[in-house]
Amino acid sequence: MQNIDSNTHLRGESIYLDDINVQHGTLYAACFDSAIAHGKILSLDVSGALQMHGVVHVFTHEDIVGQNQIGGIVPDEPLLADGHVHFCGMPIALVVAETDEAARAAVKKIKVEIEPLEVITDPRVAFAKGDLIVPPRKFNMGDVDGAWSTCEHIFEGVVDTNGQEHLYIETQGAYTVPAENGSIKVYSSTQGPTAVQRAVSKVTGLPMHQIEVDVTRLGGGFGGKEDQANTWAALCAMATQKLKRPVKYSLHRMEDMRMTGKRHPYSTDFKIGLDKDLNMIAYEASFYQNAGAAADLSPAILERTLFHCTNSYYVPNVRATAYSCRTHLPPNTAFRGFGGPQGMFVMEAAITKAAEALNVDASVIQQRNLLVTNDELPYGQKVVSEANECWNKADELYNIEQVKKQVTDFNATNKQYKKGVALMPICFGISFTNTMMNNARSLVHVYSDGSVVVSTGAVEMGQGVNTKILQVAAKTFSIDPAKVKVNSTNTYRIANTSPSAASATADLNGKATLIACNAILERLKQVASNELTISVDRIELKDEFVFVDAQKTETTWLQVIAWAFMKRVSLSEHAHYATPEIHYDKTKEKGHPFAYHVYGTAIITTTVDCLRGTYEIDSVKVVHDFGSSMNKAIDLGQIEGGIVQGIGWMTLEEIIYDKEGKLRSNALSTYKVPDIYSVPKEITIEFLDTDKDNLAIFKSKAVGEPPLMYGIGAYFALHNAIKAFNPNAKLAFDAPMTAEKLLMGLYSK
Ligand code: LUZ
Ligand code: MOS
Repeated sequence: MQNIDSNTHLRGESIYLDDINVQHGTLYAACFDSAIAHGKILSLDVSGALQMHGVVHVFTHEDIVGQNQIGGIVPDEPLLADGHVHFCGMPIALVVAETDEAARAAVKKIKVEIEPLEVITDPRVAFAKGDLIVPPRKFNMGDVDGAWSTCEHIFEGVVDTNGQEHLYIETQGAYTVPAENGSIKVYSSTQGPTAVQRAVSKVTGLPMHQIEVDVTRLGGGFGGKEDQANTWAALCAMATQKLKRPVKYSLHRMEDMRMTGKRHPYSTDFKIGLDKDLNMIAYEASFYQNAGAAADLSPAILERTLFHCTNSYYVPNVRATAYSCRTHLPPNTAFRGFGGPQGMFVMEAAITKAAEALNVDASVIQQRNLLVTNDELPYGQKVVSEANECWNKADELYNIEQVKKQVTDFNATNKQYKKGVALMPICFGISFTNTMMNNARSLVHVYSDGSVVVSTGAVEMGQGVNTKILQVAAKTFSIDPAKVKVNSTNTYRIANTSPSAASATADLNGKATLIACNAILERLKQVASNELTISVDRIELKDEFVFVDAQKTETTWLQVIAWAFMKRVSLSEHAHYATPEIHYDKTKEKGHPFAYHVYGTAIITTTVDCLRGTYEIDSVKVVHDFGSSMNKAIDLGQIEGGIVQGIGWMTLEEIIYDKEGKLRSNALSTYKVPDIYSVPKEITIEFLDTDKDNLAIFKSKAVGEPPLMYGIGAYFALHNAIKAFNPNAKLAFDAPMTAEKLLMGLYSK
């Protein structure tokens, strides 16, 4: 089954926000945003903008009819600045004009006087001042304090990871159109249509039933549009409400980079204890999350850091504490992995530190401590593990010792070039950590000509979820996939949706679709049974024919549909799915939050030019736990993309805010992402096919986020290459490993 969007993508015919034909009378919006990270607004003068040709209105917080508030978890984020600014890029005013160009030209005429206040960009400084977004979270298992005395080896350290720009190819944007009786239709490039609906409702003061949100597809989201698409939709809707005209805002790349939040940087202290056999006995970590100026999704991201702080390993005694620290950066937000990668990186750094001090290969510690089935994670969930299965199959297929030997041999005979290798096992929990969000709905209609349309809460953002949902319907009805269409995601068809996030979209919406299709199928079988006067248990619908006692008959799918229609039997179904078995008690920080975990092992090798500090990733060889993949092409695509995005985070991509809180890496000339020259020369992905029962759709495990974490191995492969060149190198654990940092590391003493 190929991706149903391939042909229209290739021909440039797929409809994104900016491809929607605008209505006559459409206006264009542009933000005037703060150039100061923290300060008090003394005066704001928009008169210069109002005098510009084509300008219709300039909105400030005073124009907002409802609430000036878009905070999702914590109500701490004004849509438009009111009295104070809290980050560079914070919207202060919105110009609305007859053309895009006029709006942006007028923005330049707005004058603001801001009295600067102290700017904090470092989460540890914010922590020292007690400026936390939410109270700290603490995970506890075993007896950490008691365990240290039983450890043979104890190591401590500090670890930093930087943020990451989402760089969805399609920038943020929205288009709002007035409808009858003051209702508003919102086209949005969002992962969360309901989140947009709520934000627009709050800002306009209109009830949710007057807000229709429609999403065809996204040109990438990666978490950046889980919550932060709300801003542009709310701004446009505010303007449509007042002006009663359609309003469009499609951000330019530099506006998007400067005004939106990114992956959270973290700074972390760790302490790890091992026994003489290199079993991990105790682990302690304090995570300082750089939340930015408002909560956004930071509290949820903070908890996923804790859920993944021991990665793929069993540690009996764990104490992990996480602090969400308020700084004056744009509010940081969801990004593929959602805090998990930040937690896992620290564990890998701790293992690396221990391995170097003990003069063993890190892979020895990694392998010895891999999770086995029924091991308990710090939050109380016992796992069904595939960690050893993936590791062992990787060893069988790729011969880990031989890969290491090739690297050692190469290094023994080369001076300028050094290779490094690292292993990266992963374990990622599938489900929203917030249990209540794990639900979805599907609306399935079978038309009288036998064709089918499916609507769900899933948002297609390039990950292929619509193809998978189409497969669910086609397979359940046993009809030609060409007979099925997946509709746009629309809040009038499907209500109260969770965002397409947490790698769970195909599972949740696929299962709801399965339930809906099965309900219709049961009715169709009953209809066939009545018409053919054959008991229903002897009837099957297969390949668009009725089968009786497993024998094909002349009666077609279309005939059964026609009978059902004539007999006034419903050919539609709306179904609800809520993940079973999951629960979590935040007061105890224990429970069973995940439907299942996804595992895998990657071997990453790299070559460093020790004269120049440049490097290449030679290969990434993976064994990944797919369960039983329902679409191998799509799943492989997700894994390749995830690996490259993870390597980008760990190596090239460097977000730089200066001390004033201004983004310096604010364009693609200063922010490097992986390109065709920097992707690994070889990516090999092998399937760990298992047929075990799990809560995935058709046992096909989620693939969205887990593979990003393989990229962490690239950092440690580079680290090891530096050590091969200079065994006494003084290396901090400070990602990303840019060429500059690597060069300094090579010659450090
Ligand atoms: N979004 C969210 C997520 O709201 N909750 C989650 O647990 C999550 N996990 C991964 C990615 N997005
Ligand atoms: Mo995401 S980080 O699954 O929106």
